[in-house]
Amino acid sequence: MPTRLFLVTAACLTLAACGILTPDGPSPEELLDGTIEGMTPSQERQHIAGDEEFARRFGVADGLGPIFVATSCEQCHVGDGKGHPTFTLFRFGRETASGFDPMVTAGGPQLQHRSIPGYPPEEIPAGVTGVSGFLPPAVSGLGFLDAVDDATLIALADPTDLDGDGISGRLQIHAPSELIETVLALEARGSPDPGARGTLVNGGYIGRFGKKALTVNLLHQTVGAYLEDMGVTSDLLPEDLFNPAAGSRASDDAPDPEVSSSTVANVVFYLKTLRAPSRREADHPEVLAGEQTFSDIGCAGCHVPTLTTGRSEITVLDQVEFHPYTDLLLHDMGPELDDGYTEGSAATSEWRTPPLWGIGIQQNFQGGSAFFLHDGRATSLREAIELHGGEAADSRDDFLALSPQDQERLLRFLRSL
Ligand code: HEC
Ligand code: HEC
Ligand SMILES: [Ca+2]
Ligand SMILES: [Ca+2]
Ligand SMILES: [Ca+2]
Repeated sequence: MPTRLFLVTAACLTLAACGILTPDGPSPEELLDGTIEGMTPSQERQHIAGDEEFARRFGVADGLGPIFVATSCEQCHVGDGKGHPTFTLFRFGRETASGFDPMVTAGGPQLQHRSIPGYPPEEIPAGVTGVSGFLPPAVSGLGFLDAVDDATLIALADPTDLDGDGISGRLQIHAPSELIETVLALEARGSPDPGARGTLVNGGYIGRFGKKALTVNLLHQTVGAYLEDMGVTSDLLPEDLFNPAAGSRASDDAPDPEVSSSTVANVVFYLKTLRAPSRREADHPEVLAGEQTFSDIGCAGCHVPTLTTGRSEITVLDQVEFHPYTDLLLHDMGPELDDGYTEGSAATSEWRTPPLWGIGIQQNFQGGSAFFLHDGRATSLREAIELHGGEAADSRDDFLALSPQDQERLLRFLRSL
């Protein structure tokens, strides 16, 4: 008993949000921010530096824009959780005889609908055949997903459904580009197993983050977010966005790059070292029954409960099991979720399985009501399940055929994540 008491006290000293120290605040299980354990003092300092940059609001003098969607990372990823639909961003393009065209010369694929004073914001151009809304996802626990080896994802993929379960996860594969090769090489640098990520598969690289797995790692995601979401240039993406409808390449007056490579590195480190969401009532008999059903009716075929990381220079992320409820693969979700928009090698109906960890508390970050699916179109867990089609149609039908009591147990399990 004394040992256990000691452990509880020690944990509280390192957790600023500890319920025992601040009895009136929300308990850690209700929050997402907070670090993984076991960081060295210098790692803690880098996390804090990244945290400050994540929260930093950009103004015109700092290089915001000239066109942008929001002014800080934190504005969209509130408290590291999912964003409110107010901060949904939009991407568009058009179907052509030779495939999907992201309409780059017309300002695509991402709409920057805000701009600095004296500069015109973008509008969706004529001729678009598909538009998707993207609700900001939570960023907690991403270091674990980042540390999964490519080999694990390659083994999970089953593009031709060889095992005959109706589920055929595919890897998102991106054609090589200078940016992709640079971000992979930079991230391999400090890794104890530099060959574990950045594998060439069918002549391209595996996409991992984003709802259609647009980016290959957290560095790729971060420099892309700075530029596309805030109009902020970096060493790796040093040219400002401009609005083609403005008729010139004129941009803001801030010298490029507008953030340094060390700022970017700190933000990436911050993302890697955010703890995974904690469970609530994980051992309740109703929750355990729901968890069994989740697996029995095939939800776990895509929302894979357990993954294992590869080698990592960060001890807590090194070769550990974790429970994200995703396979990071693309799945055909049927006409129900097809917006006619896509990225990379994905079909318009394909989406990357989102992690379900933290789903039971996401309303805490979305103003009290939860919004599910890529654009937040579902306002309840039940509605989110009902909108599953394509490869998930069997699993959805099995859910709808359950007794009301078994359905409620499964939902209670989801709320415990
Ligand atoms: C305008 C709102 C907005 C801003 C500002 C923004 N993000 Fe995001 N973020 C999103 C959306 C929407 C997505 C999903 C993008 C996609 O699916 O391709 C996303 C995805 C991500 C992901 C991938 C998460 C996952 O599970 O795949 C990371 C990491 C991330 N953002 C980090 C950042 C960082 C770092 C910044 C600041 C440099 C930032 N974001 C700024 C809206 C935003
Ligand atoms: C074939 C793969 C697949 C199967 C099977 C599957 N899902 Fe999903 N699930 C997805 C994908 C992909 C999305 C994201 C779709 C989107 O955003 O439009 C998703 C989204 C969700 C969401 C919303 C997540 C969020 O963050 O908004 C929930 C909840 C969910 N699934 C639960 C379930 C349950 C419960 C089952 C079993 C009845 C199930 N899923 C079966 C692939 C699957
Ligand atoms: Ca700028
Ligand atoms: Ca644009
Ligand atoms: Ca500039």
